[in-house]
Amino acid sequence: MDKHQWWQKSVVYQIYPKSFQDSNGDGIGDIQGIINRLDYLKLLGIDVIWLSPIYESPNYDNGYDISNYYEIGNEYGDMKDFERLVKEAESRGIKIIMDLVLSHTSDEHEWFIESRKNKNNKYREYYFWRKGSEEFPPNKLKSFFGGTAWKYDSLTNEYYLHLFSEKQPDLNWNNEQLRKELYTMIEFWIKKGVYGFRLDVIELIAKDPDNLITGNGPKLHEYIRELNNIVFKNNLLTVGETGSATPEIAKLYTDENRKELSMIFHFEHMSLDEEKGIGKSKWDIKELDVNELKKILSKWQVELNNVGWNSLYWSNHDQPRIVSRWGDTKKYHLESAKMFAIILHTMKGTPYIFQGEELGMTNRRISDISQVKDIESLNIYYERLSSGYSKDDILDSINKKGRDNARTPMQWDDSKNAGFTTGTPWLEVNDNYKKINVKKELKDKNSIFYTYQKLISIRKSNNIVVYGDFQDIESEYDEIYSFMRILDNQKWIVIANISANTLSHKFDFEIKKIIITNYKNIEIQKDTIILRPYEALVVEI
Ligand code: ISL
Ligand code: CA
Repeated sequence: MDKHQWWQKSVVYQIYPKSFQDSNGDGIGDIQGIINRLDYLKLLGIDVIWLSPIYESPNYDNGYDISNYYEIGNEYGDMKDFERLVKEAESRGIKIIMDLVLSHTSDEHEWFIESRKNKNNKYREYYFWRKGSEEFPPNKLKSFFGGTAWKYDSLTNEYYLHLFSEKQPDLNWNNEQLRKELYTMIEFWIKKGVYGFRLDVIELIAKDPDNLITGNGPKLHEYIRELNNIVFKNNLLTVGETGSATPEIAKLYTDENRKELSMIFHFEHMSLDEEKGIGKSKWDIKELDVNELKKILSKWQVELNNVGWNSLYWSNHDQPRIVSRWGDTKKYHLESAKMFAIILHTMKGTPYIFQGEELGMTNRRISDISQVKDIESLNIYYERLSSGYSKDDILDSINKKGRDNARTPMQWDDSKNAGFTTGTPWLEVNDNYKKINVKKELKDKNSIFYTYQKLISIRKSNNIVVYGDFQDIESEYDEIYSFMRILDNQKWIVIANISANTLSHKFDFEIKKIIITNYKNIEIQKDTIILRPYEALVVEI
């Protein structure tokens, strides 16, 4: 890296607006609610807020189905509220980045309404319309949300492509006019003062459905460079969601000489608890193999050390809560939540915190499908029921991997509805809110919140965290993850026990300083560090 970028030093906090803070009692989080909580975020120390979509939307996929890119959804407020948010955030040194959904729109978007009307419509080519027969769709492409990716429309007797729900028709980026309209729209938001974008399923924009190509189409990088050249040129934070990226692909996106994106979200660590094979999906769950996790994390660190830049994340609005997933929600809740934080924030890259992660928020448990709101979980439930799975079996998968786990309302205090709303929350609050909430965390100096706060402040005053090289350190035990960060003459070592066992770790260095730990002290016997359950520490040597 020859030039240092502001987003390399930053920590990003993802807000899922619908579930963050309701300010008017309708049970839905809103922009005013976010403004009311900016001081909390300032206290945490984050630099950037990534807002999941707040555009006008019929909300079949909670805003990832946009019907008007230029308007704020009524449930969230209006443009004045948004402008105030940008200003209020800025006055606290916080930048806003928006979610951009460029691969599809809602079927209620004006372009699609027009496009449907007839084959000669000006907007017809903004989407993918293909011939099929009454019984058979154009080809075998599948939707990520289950079933075929083609929907028959009797109006013109053709099918349209939807890689997500049928309420999310896919945009055809081969159409130059469409691309231009999208760029104009992006410029509109840049003028509003946003500092960047998270690009939803960006790897799908160059799809070629006739050849069964969805991700990584031949023109993908050409389109991204065009985006960069025409709209991103300034010094924005752009992070692409790229579920199938390998480090080789990541370099194409993030090598700064190629002028594409700042960084991407890869999914390699997120798929480690999925069974692989034909017919298997995220719902077919296997135990995490810690060795595999270590290998993946280190691989990305080493591969992008000199070319490109990593994003670092354990959770988002599509993933289960990390403590429930790979940590411990009972005896070692505190230790395991802090351990994951310490690993993530001391690797090289830009860390992302998903709302509530800094409190150690957990998955919720449901016992009936009526408690589910997410379209993906609902689809899989009915799909699997009709193919013979038992109810319990499916609910078990949804409890482990369903997206609503991350979307339950933010837990602010121990009052009714966790202080999220005075009305009825759109999605039930996790019933552990009396134990896990912001108010309680702030009172306890030993809380998970303060570990996050400390990690962020360590990053601010130590360039080694941001720019230091990464080097893997061998450990005797599979469950111990250890690595070194090196900048000039400075060396830091991170050691983490990703298990509930007590383990020992031999070392041959002199500890100069303890940077952070998740226990009160470090236990050393001669040349061995005793690592208690989920213990993690960072030392300068
Ligand atoms: O959630 C997932 C795990 O099953 C993914 O397949 C997810 O659908 C994929 O990562 C794309 O996610 C993004 O685009 C979707 C939207 O539903 C997600 O919330 C968004 O993050 C469609 O816009
Ligand atoms: Ca509201």
